[in-house]
Amino acid sequence: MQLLRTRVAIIGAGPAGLMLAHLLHAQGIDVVVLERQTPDHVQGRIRAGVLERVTVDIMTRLGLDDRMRAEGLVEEGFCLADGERLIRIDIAELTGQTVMVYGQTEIQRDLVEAAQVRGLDVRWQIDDIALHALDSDTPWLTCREGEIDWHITADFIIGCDGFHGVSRRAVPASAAQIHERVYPFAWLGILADVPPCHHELIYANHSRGFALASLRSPTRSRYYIDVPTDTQLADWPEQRLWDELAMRLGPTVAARITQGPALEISLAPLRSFVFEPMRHGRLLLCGDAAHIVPPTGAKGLNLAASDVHYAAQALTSWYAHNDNDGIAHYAGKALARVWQAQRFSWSLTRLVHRFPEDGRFERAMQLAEFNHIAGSRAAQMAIAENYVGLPV
Ligand code: FAS
Ligand code: PHB
Repeated sequence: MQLLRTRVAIIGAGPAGLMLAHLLHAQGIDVVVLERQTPDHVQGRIRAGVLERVTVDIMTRLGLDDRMRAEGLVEEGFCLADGERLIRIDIAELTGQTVMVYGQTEIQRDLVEAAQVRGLDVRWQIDDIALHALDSDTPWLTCREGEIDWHITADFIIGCDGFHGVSRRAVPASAAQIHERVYPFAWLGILADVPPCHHELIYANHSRGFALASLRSPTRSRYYIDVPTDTQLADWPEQRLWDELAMRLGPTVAARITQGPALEISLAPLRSFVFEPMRHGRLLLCGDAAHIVPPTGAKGLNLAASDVHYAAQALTSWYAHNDNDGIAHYAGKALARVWQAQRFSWSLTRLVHRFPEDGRFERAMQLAEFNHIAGSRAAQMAIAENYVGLPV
């Protein structure tokens, strides 16, 4: 058994784990990051595409924003489509803010490359992590790195290990509260090196179902449709998916769709999930380890960033000033923003999807809401301020 003593042990080297590790390392705080997969595996997952200001600000504070600003797309608005009608939400005019389109894959690459250059202690292909003594001042974890068994003692353990990780499960069931809604559909996504059909995102509610036209660059597009949860990828040959997208986005937008071979096709089930508390003793939870939102509001990655912002603030203050206040209030601060993002993501999901259990009344409510949004600056403002991200 090899022993290691560190200040902060982070489980998971996804965006939450690496953003936090960089922020703490920059403050001279000793960190080790323990990741189950290989760097290529983590980077190869095609996920988020829209960055709120909180995420852009963290990358900027870390000096890791050069490629994002060179290759990312600044978006000043997005559209809601109800059948043929396009309702543009002018987020720049309404909020004075924009969002950045820059794939999570790229964020991950920038974080991993900088971790190597800056000498962060990130360990890959780590197995069998188990957490211990979370209620003590010296929590520890055990894990295996190849043939080596490790015993790692820290002041804090941060669970950044995503929805399927181990850290949330280390909180005693008696102390835990789960809030969950599983949606009756999944998103089928395609990534292709074809020019986008529109320079801004379009979220479409069509009688055949939901579609999202998104993008990664002037030459790379990302599209989604909603499908039943029991869908298999084999049910959707690429041409069937392109044809369905054209139908759901309507003839005017469809005329601008360029089809092409998929770089990646994936299925993502939709759920709303919140785990409380986000802190138990010396364990803090960040990102998908604590919460999941339906991707409709483009909040998942950005919520991970705001959790990391609060956790880094709290830990920095603890080490710099022996101040426990930030740690004590971490969960409350993070959850306040999580619940606002949950509400927005749930609300937008309700607006742009056709739920199997919905009847004529529910459809009439969707139509009434589209009409209200189309004619009300106040309604558009409410959507815009949530889409760009509420203040941290
Ligand atoms: P992550 O899941 O990204 O990272 C957790 C890391 O912990 C992983 O690398 C994992 O390998 C590691 N890990 C897990 N268990 C471990 C263990 N026992 N030991 C060590 N390491 C362990 N968000 C959006 O905003 N827009 C989207 O379109 C979108 N699409 C998504 C599609 C899919 C299929 C999924 C699953 C999520 C999607 N998300 C989207 C949300 C996603 O972007 C997350 O919010 C984001 O990855 C959160 O980052 P982390 O909290 O770091 O979790
Ligand atoms: C994406 O481009 O992957 C994306 C954009 C906005 C969303 C979800 C996904 O709401």
